[in-house]
Amino acid sequence: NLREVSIPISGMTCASCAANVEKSIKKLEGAQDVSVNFATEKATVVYDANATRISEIKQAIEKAGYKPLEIE
Ligand code: 9UX
Repeated sequence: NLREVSIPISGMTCASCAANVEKSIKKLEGAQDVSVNFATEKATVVYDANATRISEIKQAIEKAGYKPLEIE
């Protein structure tokens, strides 16, 4: 059960920040494809809904030191 979500993030001030977020999300069990775009300030994540959930993805973003925003 793969789903894709795009989560806006605030607090990324250089391109390496995006790499930090990416690394943190990729550690999640159910993360299949993760790409964080510094320019658009969004994380696009393909995840297995049986293994993880949006709240966990948001926690991974926070753990890396950034702020996930509400999905529009
Ligand atoms: Mo760049 Mo981001 O020097 O936490 S990695 S600001």
